[in-house]
Amino acid sequence: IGFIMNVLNHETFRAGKCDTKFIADNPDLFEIRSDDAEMKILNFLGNKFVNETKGVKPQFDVPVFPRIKPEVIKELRGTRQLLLEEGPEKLAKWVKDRKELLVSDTTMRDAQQSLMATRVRTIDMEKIAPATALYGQNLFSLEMWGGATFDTSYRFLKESPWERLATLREKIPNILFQMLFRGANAVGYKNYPDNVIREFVRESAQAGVDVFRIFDSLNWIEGMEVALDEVLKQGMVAEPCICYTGDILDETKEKYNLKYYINMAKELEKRGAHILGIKDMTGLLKPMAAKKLVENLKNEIDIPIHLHTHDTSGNGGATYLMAALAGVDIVDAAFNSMAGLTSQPALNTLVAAMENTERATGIDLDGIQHISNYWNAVRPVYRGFESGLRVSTAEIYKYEIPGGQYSNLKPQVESFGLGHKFEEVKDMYMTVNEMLGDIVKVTPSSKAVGDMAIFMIQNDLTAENIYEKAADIDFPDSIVSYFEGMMGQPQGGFPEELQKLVLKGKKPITCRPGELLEPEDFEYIRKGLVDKLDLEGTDQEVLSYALYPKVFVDYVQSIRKDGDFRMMGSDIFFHGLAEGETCEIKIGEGKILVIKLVDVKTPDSEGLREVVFEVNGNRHSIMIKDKD
Ligand code: 3PY
Ligand code: ZN
Repeated sequence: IGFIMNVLNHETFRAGKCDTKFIADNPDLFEIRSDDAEMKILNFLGNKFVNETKGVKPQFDVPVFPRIKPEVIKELRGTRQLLLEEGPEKLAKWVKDRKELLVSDTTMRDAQQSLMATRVRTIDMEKIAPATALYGQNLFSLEMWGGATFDTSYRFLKESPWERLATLREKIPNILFQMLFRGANAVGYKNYPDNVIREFVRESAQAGVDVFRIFDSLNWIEGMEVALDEVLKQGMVAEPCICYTGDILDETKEKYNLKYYINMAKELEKRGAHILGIKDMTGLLKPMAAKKLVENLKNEIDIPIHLHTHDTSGNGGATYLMAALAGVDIVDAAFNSMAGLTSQPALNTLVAAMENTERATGIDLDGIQHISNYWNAVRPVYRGFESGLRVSTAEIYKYEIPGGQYSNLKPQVESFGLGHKFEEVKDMYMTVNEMLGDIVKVTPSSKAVGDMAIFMIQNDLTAENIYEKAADIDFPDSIVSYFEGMMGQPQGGFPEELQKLVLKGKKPITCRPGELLEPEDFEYIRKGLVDKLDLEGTDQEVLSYALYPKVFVDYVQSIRKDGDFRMMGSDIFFHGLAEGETCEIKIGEGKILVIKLVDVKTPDSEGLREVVFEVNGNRHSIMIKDKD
């Protein structure tokens, strides 16, 4: 029966493509003993049941996705062809000459980062990739890489971000791929040596990233300098940003006023930007402020403007409408089922709003409905990672907490046992911002503010008593790093008294941290990866190690020891199998396992539980230690 099941489950057989050589060509059909990969999957499933879910699994709909033929995809021509054929300057000119409102979709990066703690797996993206290529063919770009997606892929999903990029690139050859690049922090939370930044840009460009949205968490242009220069060298699209904070409509506020943003935009244009990004990471740009900002920028700079916001306040759609009327060139949105609240404004809705106007987007509304429907069915699997935020809030204008951080702050505060003091932490976030001199708050500066706010509440510190009470306390690493100048220089400088208190005699730097950091020795890393981890030592592996040494090594070891579950469906990966449930898991080219969880026995005297499976028709039991 094992042999027959192997035949029935073989991809070639299932596709109806076997010929007389089918059996001779596939000796693995006779392998009816479970191999290593199979054992690892059974262990994973057994463990999930016994030690995590206890067999409780919600019912999930199977997400439906349109099947698009590869021949159709191959014929598609979009913004990516324009870039490859004409180069970034001509692409920017083309953007500027459009009367349509251009749209970028952020579903696979910022939307899922801001709604579901960046947990969306490659398998869920690749299924909808062909339909995205077809129905999204008039999109300007897909933001699908960078930000937090790089480390969370390795850290939590145990999959390679590079492999994600390659997989999607192959399936979506026609739309520009865009990444979020945290200036001197690349896709991390600290400054890296300049050669790491340059190599990472080069490798990302080669691997398929076209548009680099670069920002600095304090709007310090020097912090973006190296990344920007390297993107220009690589001939890719440079989209450095102004991070929007404060409120330009409030005439009493002098620090982040219209002039401040215009000066910064002009400087970025001078330094070679192809497109100006307005990164409203918190959703503070009110509709009338968007009109004012875009109108004025349009008069002052010649490059196109790409606006990014979050819909936490519920005003995102209105902000885009005003920006569109003021002549913004591109806006960021997410397919409806992945939009709203801490995510971007809704894309399908925006397309509908602009129809039959001068700025109609040209995007196929019926087509993209399929994509939204797909994500709607995928989303419940990730429900456990959502924040529970149900309604939009005007409080965001007061607290200035960025989208991703806002949805994450509550669990973070709870993890310190301060859940009952959440409101106080939010107020303290505001206080800390003032104490730091009213700074731009976005990764990693926003993390420093959040860490400090929690720290103050934990230690009963206030803006007043901190100067006498905190002399002997160790401040959070992020706040020390901020005051050391390792995140760059804030507008208006550091508040000196607090800086002295935190640094305890250490001298802060005023230059670019990258100037002081020793260049990374890539060949040394490569040798270590080859000798100690038995890896090939590819540039991608070397860079991953340079950025996240521990996370990368843990990933490699986990794949080897526990197994590679990249191809496992996400409902199984996160929720396992319920008793009696059957699933199919691809474990290699042409090999699919059909696994049924038959029974889970009660623990024996040593706490071991027998978990009984049927694998391709063969009964198979394993023993799993019940850790309860
Ligand atoms: C990131 O840096 O990941 C962000 O999304 C900042 O807005
Ligand atoms: Zn964002």
